[in-house]
Amino acid sequence: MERIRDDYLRELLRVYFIMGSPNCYQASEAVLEAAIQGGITLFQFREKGKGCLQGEEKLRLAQRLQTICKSYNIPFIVNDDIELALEIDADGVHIGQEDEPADAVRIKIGHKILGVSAHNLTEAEKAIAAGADYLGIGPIYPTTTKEDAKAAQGISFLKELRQTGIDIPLVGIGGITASNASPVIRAGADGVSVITAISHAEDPKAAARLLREAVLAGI
Ligand code: FQP
Ligand code: MG
Repeated sequence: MERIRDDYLRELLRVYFIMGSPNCYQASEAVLEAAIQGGITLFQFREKGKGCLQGEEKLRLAQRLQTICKSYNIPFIVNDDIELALEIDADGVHIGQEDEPADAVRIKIGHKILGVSAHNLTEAEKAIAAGADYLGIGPIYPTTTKEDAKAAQGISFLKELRQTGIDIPLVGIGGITASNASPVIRAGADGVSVITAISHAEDPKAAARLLREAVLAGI
């Protein structure tokens, strides 16, 4: 299979939902299905943090969520765990600066989607050279989901990347909601990525729909 095309990937990044069981008040399957019905465009399985599943249980949850994604044609990305992604034949992986190096991951996963987190120009250029398909840029706004998150950077780094002429697909992450999503798009992101804006919403389907409307209004 050919490497994923940028214009298709930009569409997938519009409303990128990330979640694992520690992020959900209800069953993860129900939250994912509601989010899909509300209009998310891509899903990342991030089974991480307090109380997260491991081993066989993590694998089984991944498979159940992947089955739901497949039934709606939503590509399934795995956070951090390259072996899991290969085992279940996921559509891609997302790695950060503290994970396995991007060039090694690219070799392991072949043409699957490779997302890499970048916090500055050096990291961004290195990730692109290593074969990243898209970059995760953040935290844009303050977040409490990730205990080791860096300070919020606002939209300045997104703007800097675009002004530098970098045209790789970009997704903003960190503290994004329907109310503050449009500046992220206007700064040059192709989409926004959220965990709690959907997973902690009383109505995840309505939350996903509002987020989608806010993003599409900014494009
Ligand atoms: N951007 C994205 C995405 N997904 C992520 N998981 C991250 C950034 C954060 O390794 P990382 O990646 O810094 O932390 P963690 O593994 O704890 O998530 F672009 F996909 F939105
Ligand atoms: Mg990571």
